[in-house]
Amino acid sequence: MFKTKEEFKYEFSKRIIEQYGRTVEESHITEKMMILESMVRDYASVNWAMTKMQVRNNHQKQVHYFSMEFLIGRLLVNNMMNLGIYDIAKEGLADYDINIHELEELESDAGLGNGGLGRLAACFMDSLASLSYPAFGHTIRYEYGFFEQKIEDGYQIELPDQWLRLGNIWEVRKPKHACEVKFWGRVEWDGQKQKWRHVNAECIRAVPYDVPIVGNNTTVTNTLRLWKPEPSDHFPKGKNFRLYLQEVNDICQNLYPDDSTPAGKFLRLKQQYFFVAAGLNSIVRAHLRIYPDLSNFHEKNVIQLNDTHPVLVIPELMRILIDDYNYEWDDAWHIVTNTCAYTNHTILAEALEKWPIDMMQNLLPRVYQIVDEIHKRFNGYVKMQTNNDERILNRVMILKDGQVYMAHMAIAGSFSVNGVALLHSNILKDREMKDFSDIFPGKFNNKTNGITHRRWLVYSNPELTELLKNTIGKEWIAHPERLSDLRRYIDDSILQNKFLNVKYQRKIDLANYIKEHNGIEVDVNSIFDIQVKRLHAYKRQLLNVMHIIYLYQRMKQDPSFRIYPHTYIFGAKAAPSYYFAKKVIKLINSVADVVNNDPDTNKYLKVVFIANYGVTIAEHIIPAADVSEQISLAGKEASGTSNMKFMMNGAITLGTLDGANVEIAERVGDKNAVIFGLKVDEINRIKDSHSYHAWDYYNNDMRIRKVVDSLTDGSWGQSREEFRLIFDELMGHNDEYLLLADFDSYVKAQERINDLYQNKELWAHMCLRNIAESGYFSSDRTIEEYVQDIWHLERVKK
Ligand code: NBG
Repeated sequence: MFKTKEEFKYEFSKRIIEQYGRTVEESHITEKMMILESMVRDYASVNWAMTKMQVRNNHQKQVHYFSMEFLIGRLLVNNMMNLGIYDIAKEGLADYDINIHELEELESDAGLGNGGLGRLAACFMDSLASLSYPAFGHTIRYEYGFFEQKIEDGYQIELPDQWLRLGNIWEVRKPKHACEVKFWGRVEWDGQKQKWRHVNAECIRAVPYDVPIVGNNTTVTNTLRLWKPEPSDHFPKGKNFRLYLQEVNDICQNLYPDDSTPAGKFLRLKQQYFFVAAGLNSIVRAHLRIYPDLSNFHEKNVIQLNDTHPVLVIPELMRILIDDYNYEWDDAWHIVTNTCAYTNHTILAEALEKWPIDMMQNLLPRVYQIVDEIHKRFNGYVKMQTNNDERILNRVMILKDGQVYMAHMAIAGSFSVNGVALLHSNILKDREMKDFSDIFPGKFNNKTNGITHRRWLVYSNPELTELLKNTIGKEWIAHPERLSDLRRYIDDSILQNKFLNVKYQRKIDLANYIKEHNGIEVDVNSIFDIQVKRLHAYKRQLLNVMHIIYLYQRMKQDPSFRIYPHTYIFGAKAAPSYYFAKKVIKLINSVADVVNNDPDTNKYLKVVFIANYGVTIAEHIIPAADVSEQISLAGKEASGTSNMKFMMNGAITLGTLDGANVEIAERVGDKNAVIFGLKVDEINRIKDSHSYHAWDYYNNDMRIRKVVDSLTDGSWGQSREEFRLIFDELMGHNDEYLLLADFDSYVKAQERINDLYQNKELWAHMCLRNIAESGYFSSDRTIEEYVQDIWHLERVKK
């Protein structure tokens, strides 16, 4: 492998000639990019092979992270940086007159996920490898990622995300590890063998595509296994082949197929079982290559279930143990419940999956039989634990109202259940899943989320990284908690100025991006106030827009009222069938059109919607933020992780006491975060007593009335009906997420930001304090906690 620039150049030109039959100068830029990627991949493969061998030879326990989503983003820079070969490559390419950044920009984002849950999985994979722990990720090799968002006339348009357009150099197809996954058919009792048989099943072949996960400053390289469906050799007799092929391909077409129809629901269940069954099959086979049987399976493997999507692992592993390896039920259950651990990522009812029983019974007849048996035995256990309390039993059952409650099965079949921030874990334990935590007191625990500081600070904000290195050295890169070394310097005015200058540079970068993509000039000296995340009612982007409307109306009405210049920046994708969310996007864009073009106010107020928010765009946006909007209704956002990325890049949190905001505020102290809004217990009281009336707020607060009226009086250049849906949500459905109740306190919080920002010294002090306290939110810390409390892994031994 190349060690010097010269060796790199030699290898690079040799590969271009071999592959494309041309010189470096003659080759196309995409060819250059792909050759560079292949060199990095091959560079990593030596370590990759070695890691596998070490883990196998040392009989080490591994964690298998099962997730429907891995939002890994681009890998080229990340891998080169983690391998420590970035500078060699950059300089070598420069000798050929190639700007490495131009190659970087050609890589597509692996958008195999839609939001925080998928990005968390990607951060975890990075930390696991970088901390040298043996780990595997399992998911589906989606042909198209989460849709590409365009904005036309203010509306969201969804286009297919063709992330595989140029191929995916990182993956390696491994047909030798392929297996068959069975759907449909029926079960039959085999009297001779005394066991159930799954007959007339339709088989689909699962083929793994492995992607190396390169650790930083270690030789450990783990695997992300993407499962792809292909037609099986055991093609179902009498079936139309074209139809069958279509069914096979459908499984990996899209992340989250539209599940508003029964066909879409079936497809989603099929996806879940597909990767669960394939993943388990490969783990079991790997285990049996080393050990004689599966009785120590749980000592060598731990499976983390990322939300309810992969929970079929529980009955499927039971099935394998009982049907394929002749274990008795109790022995199998012992192995399963000591292998599986479950992470809950939300308490929103619509996201806790339930599958109609008949659907599961038809699609997965044998697995369903096992689910039914788990249900019966779990009922027996619950009755014993609760002295036959029927009310508790009714609340915790796995099968009820004709549905399979996946979260209930997850808790019953796992040895650990964790939430993703302190507040969220407590809500699970004390409220949402209280019955379960009474039945299994030791199972519930908290693991506050984290983000990889490598991608989200070191690589995406080299300017700030340089400043930190010059101030406190570089120990914090390997030990992010050492960012606390910065505490001593936060009042150093030279450092403060340097920090403000770094921020300014990053704001220029983002302003250029906005100019290029939105055609809007923004004032780099204005406050960059940013809310980027999936669009959802509970996240309350609408509250943010309502405040902007209020500011605009007030400035129009009162020429003596002027704010410090603000640029409000949004980025958010709305689920294609989520009409309310799409209307909010339209509203943001309509308000932007009016406000940005009004010469009375546009020196003070600009609104920008950045299309197609995703990992790569986030890497530009987050370092440029002054203010991080984290304004969900308290109790609804399980954790949030952009809040941590913003903090680490020196932005001030403007947030409610929700999710990880609580822990951020606690760490930086009251003075260094701007907190507002109702707290969880206040909200519970309001909700439990049904005492909330949106119309009271409308009638009693002129500001609210004017803002709400503007939705239906044509103020935003549209027909009066355009935003009726939003009006109805607030006033017709009594404002489920209490925007009007939090409005006044939000306005005041914004006023505080407005004042604080004008004191540059104080502001820089606050930002630096945030950076100094952000080490805790590195996913390295989170992973260490999972390792200590749940996974019990050892670092890969040489
Ligand atoms: C999301 C939560 C976020 C949290 C991420 C990662 C789901 C189901 N949940 O608050 O909404 O940060 O998970 O834990 O996507």
